Parts: sequence; structure tokens; C-alpha cells
Amino acid sequence: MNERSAAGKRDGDEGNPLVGTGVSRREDRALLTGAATFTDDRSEPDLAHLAFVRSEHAHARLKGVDASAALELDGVLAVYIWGDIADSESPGVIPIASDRLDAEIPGHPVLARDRVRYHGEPIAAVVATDRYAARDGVEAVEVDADPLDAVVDPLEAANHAAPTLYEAAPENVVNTSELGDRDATDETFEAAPHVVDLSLENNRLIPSALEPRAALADWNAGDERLTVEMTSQSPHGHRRKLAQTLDLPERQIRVIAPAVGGGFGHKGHHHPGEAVAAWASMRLERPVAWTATRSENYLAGAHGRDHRTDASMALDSDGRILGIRVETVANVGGYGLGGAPAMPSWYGRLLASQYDVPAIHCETRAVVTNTAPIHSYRGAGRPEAIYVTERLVDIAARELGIDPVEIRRRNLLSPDDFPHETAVGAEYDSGEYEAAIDRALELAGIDAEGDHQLRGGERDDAGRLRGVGLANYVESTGGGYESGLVRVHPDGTVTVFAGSHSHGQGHETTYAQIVADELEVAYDDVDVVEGDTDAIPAGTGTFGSRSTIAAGNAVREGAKDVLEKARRVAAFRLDADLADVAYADGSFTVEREREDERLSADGGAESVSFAEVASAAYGRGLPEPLDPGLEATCFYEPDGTAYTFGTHVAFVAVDPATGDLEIERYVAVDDCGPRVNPTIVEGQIHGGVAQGLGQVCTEETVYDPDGGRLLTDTMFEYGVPRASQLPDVETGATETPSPLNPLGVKGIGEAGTIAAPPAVVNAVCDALAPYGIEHVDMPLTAERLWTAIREATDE
Ligand code: MCN
Repeated sequence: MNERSAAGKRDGDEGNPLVGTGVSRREDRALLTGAATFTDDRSEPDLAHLAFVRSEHAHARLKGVDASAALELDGVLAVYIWGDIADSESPGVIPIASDRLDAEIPGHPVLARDRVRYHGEPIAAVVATDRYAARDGVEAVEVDADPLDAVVDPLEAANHAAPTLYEAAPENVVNTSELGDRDATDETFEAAPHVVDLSLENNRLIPSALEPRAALADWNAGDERLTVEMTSQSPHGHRRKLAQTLDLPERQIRVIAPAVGGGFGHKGHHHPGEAVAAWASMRLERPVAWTATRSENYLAGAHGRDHRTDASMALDSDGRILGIRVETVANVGGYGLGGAPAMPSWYGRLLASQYDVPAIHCETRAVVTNTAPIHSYRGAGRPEAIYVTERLVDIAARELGIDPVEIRRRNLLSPDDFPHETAVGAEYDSGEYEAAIDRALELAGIDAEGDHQLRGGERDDAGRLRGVGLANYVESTGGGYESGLVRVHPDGTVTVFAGSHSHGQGHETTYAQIVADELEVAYDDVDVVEGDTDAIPAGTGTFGSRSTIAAGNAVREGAKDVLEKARRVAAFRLDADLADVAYADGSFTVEREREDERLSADGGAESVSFAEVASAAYGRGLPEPLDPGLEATCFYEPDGTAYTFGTHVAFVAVDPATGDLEIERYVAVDDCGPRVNPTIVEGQIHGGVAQGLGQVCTEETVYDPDGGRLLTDTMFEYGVPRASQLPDVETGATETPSPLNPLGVKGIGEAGTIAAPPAVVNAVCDALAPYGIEHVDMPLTAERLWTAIREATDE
């Protein structure tokens, strides 16, 4: 890999592209030295602090709130309940995409109305002169509530006898959707010589970004503008949602996302915290800050996954997949946030994984329960789908006695099959799946031609059972438009503005690489700005591994437009025809014959630098049709979804005496098309795999099945993986361009979370094969594995 320092192009580097090299991340200096400013670091004169009174019950009828004692406390400025919001001009309800649901359920009220539907739901907001007084105020508020029966399990919630959360959804089902052809799939299954079945749970996860959610809202009554600094992945999206929640025009709201300590999806959606901070600031006409504690983030931030699935795969006798049939019940939580309750309706679009599957049918029911709302969490639907298919393929391999690699090879789509539309309507753009498998096997040291009936429970010297598992995946990436504004200043330096938001992905480095290459200027002369709705034209935000595709191409197109204009200005400066002006390494030149009469007329200037052209662009006297200035805004939307893919391999050892699981090695080969910055890509894979391993090994969200209280509400109880539990991730790459965007790129930000769970569960089931154990649900804690082994040996 061609490593370069942040200085970017060096002498002698001219002409060598930055795109494709592992330029060190320029954002890390501030992040690693503590110089970066996070929302909670911000302050304002007269700043008030907000804290929430939260429900102790998972389900209860609210009878009253007594704030009198709290209001007596020093420093407490106000205590607000739903009635205060209802009396104001603000709707106070986080909108829900109800048009995509079968049941007319309301959105999330920012403070509970007459009923609470999950443990930790905000009931009252205390605003005080400092954060300690606000907490004291919370302690002093008395809530009178009648507990109701709670239901936390989505399968139980969908049962007739379960407590009902909303009258509009008597059986708690808010959306039922189907993908694929039910009849054709049923016929396929009836005729198929082999069918394998599997019931599984995709465990509920709680995002554990380093920085909890936070907001500092400042209503300026003078100019009637609201500024909200907040932990946002999507500043423009949040501006829109704040506008809807507060009933303010978007033009009166400015959202700033300063440094953000990780998002993983849960800072992409709107939340009562920032909405109430904004409302309170308008009410009190002073700045109001809110920062969630870790436990609040766990209790009432959005969670991820939580699917229960019955799945079957039909195969012929050679192991060719004929069909996949899936029924999933997906937990929505107590309220729908935005489009989240509709998310399960499209998760099945990736069920084909990398295979040519003629018939697929997926039916999904989205169910409300007395748990925290579910929203997108790194992967958002793709890990759930790929997990189903890659587990089924492995089980089929074992039942048919076919090697797990071989069965996959027999079903792969080949490079000639693209573009390919799957039986559930996903349109794959490009793929060379077998090359990635080969590379992964090579890195893993598994003989590509050999027998991969893997290790099948061979024992090591300590008596541990060893196993190897692999998983293929595809990941849909990109989607929607993004903005890129490239502004060249009169001195020739450049500021790039993008509507995406980096909270760990290294966009500043990445976009600077792209723009410096396009403009052929020094990398250090290019700054990148994200996260300010006043500075950036409009934007979509960062989620769905979309930024490199959407914003990367937007800033590239913006740079191209700028260069085109610069060339026209250069032609004017050089008094040359546009067609004769060449550009290379920061200089516009025109080749002239010695006898060219203009040489003698204008003193013979033959080249002009990019900086001189920039200066001229802001000077006087540009001829028609050239306008002054040198900047361009591009709104770019890719021509379709780009499908990233890859193969991950896990080597594990399980101690049958204790159930203890060790991941001995982990190999990841991913293909996100051309890599703008291979080092960042590698980092994204490391982080994604770590989160995937968290899901598969330790992370377990536990609600008390009776009362519905969240029991894993601290990092101590919720098993975030420790560095010491994680293996080195050995990475490799193939690069298959997407034909759907000019850079040819595909996203990579979520790949690791998709591939790691099936790779490890497949490996563990390989290790436990001697016991006839076909499947164990995640997380594969020592207790679960020990119990599975005990149950298998007792039978
Ligand atoms: N990249 C590249 N070449 C490509 C694709 C990507 O060089 N062909 C590099 C770029 O440097 C880019 C980075 O990978 O900046 C991520 O690009 P991309 O895959 O486009 O993903 P996004 O920037 O849109 O990031 C979103 C994605 C998601 S959806 C989650 S969730 C997630 C993730 O990124 N959350 C993260 N990675 C995270 N990383 C950190 N540290 N923190 C989070 O919260």
C-alpha cells in the first residue's frame, strides 16, 4: 500500500492520484489530542440544563405528575409535562411514517401523554440552572401511574391474549408485508427433493457509541431563529424533523453537528431529547442543553435488530438452491420513530445473498411491544437477512453432505449474470463473488480445492472443540442524493462542503483526496466542512454506507464543474481558445507556435497557475458569458444501488467443560469497488467486525419478561465486547467497480456487522457438530454453549 502522510502530494508526486492510497486521517489529530469539540463541550452564557423524569414502568396509565417539590428546589427553573407541550403551538410528536403502516398508530410524543409504553420513556422535563440541580429536580418529581401488563417478546405480543399497546392495532401488529411470489415459492418447496428448516432469533442490540446523545438548543427571540448543536448523523434530516415537531419553518432552524463520538445509526433518527431541549429553549428564551447518561441512552435510545424468524431452504440433490421461504416477526418497540416500523418490510430484499435463487418468499410482521423503540443499527436489515440465508446454506451443506464452500460455489451468481434482479426485486449491479471467496480461503490457509467439511469438532491439546465457518454476503449501499459544494477561494485554496456527516468514517480525508485529485491541487489546500445546515446547501446525511457513493461523487462532480469554469477563465487570461488550454499539476497552459502573433502582443504568457486563475475569477472584467466567482454545487444521486460483497472466515475453539468461546482467527475479504482510502476501509471493516462479534458473542439485551424493565441498562450488564476478547482481523480486498456511479465505488461502513455473525455461528456449529448441534442463538455466551452441549449430550 502506498502510504502518504497528511501532507498529501509531495514533490515528485505530481500526477500520482491520491485516490487509492492510504492517506492518514487528517481528523485524528484533533480527536486523539482532545482538541475536538463535542456537543457537551459547548457552552453558552445563561445556559440551562435539561433532565428527564422517566417511566419506571414498561406499561402504565399515567394519572398525574406532581412537580411542586421539584419547583421549590434551588436552581430549578421549570418542570414540563405533556400538557405544557399540548398547550403550546408545537405538535410535540416525533412523526411516524404512518402511510407505510397498516395501523394508524401515532408517533412518539416527546413527553408521555396519558400512557407510557416502555421503561425509560420520558414523562417530565426538568430545566435548571445547572445539570446537578436538574437531576435533583428529577428526583423530586412524583409520578402517579397505574401499571398495566407489559409484553416485551414480539412473538408473545402478536398473540391474541397479549396486552394491547394501541387500540388501532389490537394484536400489536402494525405492518404486515410480503416480498416475492408466495405461490411460486410454495410450489417450489412442494416439488423440492430437500428442505432444511431453521428457527432463529436475531438478538436485540443496544448501540454503544462512545458519546451518548446530546443537544444544545438556543432560541434567539430577536431574529426568531433556533440553533441546535447536536449529535447528529443527518443535520438536514434533523432540521426537517425538528421543524415538524416544533411547527417551525426549516429556514428558521440551524442544526450544527460538531464532533460526534460515533452514531452507528441511532443518531440518524429524531428523539425526544433534542426536541424537548429545543422546545424548552424557545419557551424560556435561553439556551438549554441536554446530555443523556449512558443508562438513559441504553433505556430510551433506539435499539436494533430483534427479529424472530422461521426459515426454510429448498434444494435439489446436488445442493442447488431452489427456494427460500421466510416468516419474520420484527419487534418495533413501544413507538415507531419515523420510518423505523416499516424497516422490516424491506429487510428480506437481501435474502438471496450471493446466490441464484429462483424463488423467494418473505413475510414480515412488525409488532409493537413494551420495549425501547427499534431503529436502524449498523447494517439495518442486511445483517438480519444475510444471517438467515448463510445459516440455512451451512445447515443444508451438512444435511446433504456437501462441503460448505462447494455448496456456495455451486449457487453463486457469476460475473456474467449482472445486472441481476433477485426473486425479491433487489437489482445487483456487479460482482465477482468467487474471486473474493478464493482470496478469503487463501488468506485463511484453507486449500481452495480441498475438503472444507471444516474442522468439524476436532479437539486441540486442551480438549477444546475447534470449528471453521465462513459467510458470504452482499450489502446494498448508497441511495438518495447528496450535495457537494466546491468553493475555490481567490488564493486558489479550496473548501468543500458536503451534506453527509462524518462521525468516525474519515470523510474529511476522503473527500479531500477526491477533490485534490480532480483539481490537481495540493491535498493540504483542500478543507472539508460537514455538519452545518446554514453552510451546506441541503443534504441527506450519513447512514446506509452511502456517503462515499453519494457525497464522494457529488464533490467530484462539483470539482469537475469548477475546473471547467477555471479553464474558461484561464483561456481568457491566456487569450487562447478554450480547446487549446491544457491543465496539469495546477497549471493551465497553451501551446503556441513561435510565430504566433499573440506572443509578441501579450508578452508571451503561456501558462497560468490554478491560484492565478482563482484570483482572476474574482477580479473585474470577465468577458460574457463568464460570471465572477469560482464554485460549483452538485446534487448527485447514483443511478442505482451498489452491492458490496465479500467472504469472511472465522476459526473458533469451544471449551465443552465451560462453554467458553474463543475466536482464534478472523479473515475478512471485502469488495467495495475501488477503495478511495484503503486504510480507512480497513478501519471500517475492523470496527464493523468488532460490532458483529459483539452481537454474536456477548451483547444481550434483557428485559424482565414480567414487568418489562430493562435489566441490561449499564455497560456492566450489557456485554459490549472488550478489546481483549477480539481477534486480529486479517483483511484482504478485491475491487469490482459499480457501473452505477462515476467513481465506481460501493459502501463499506456496515460490511463487518453483516458478515461476522453468520461466519462465527457457522464456525461454532462446525465445532459442535459431533454433538449434532445444528444451531445456537446469539449471543453465544458460555452459558448458552454449555447448556446446548449439556442438552445435546443428555439426549
Ligand atoms: N471508503 C473508501 N472507498 C470505498 C468505500 C468507502 O475509501 N469504496 C472509505 C471512505 O474513507 C469513507 C469510509 O470508507 O469515508 C466509509 O464510507 P461509506 O461506506 O460510504 O460509509 P458512510 O461514510 O456513509 O458511513 C456510514 C456507515 C454506517 S451506515 C454506520 S452505521 C457506521 C459506519 O459507517 N457508523 C460508524 N462506520 C462508522 N464508523 C465509526 N467510527 N463510527 C460510526 O458511528
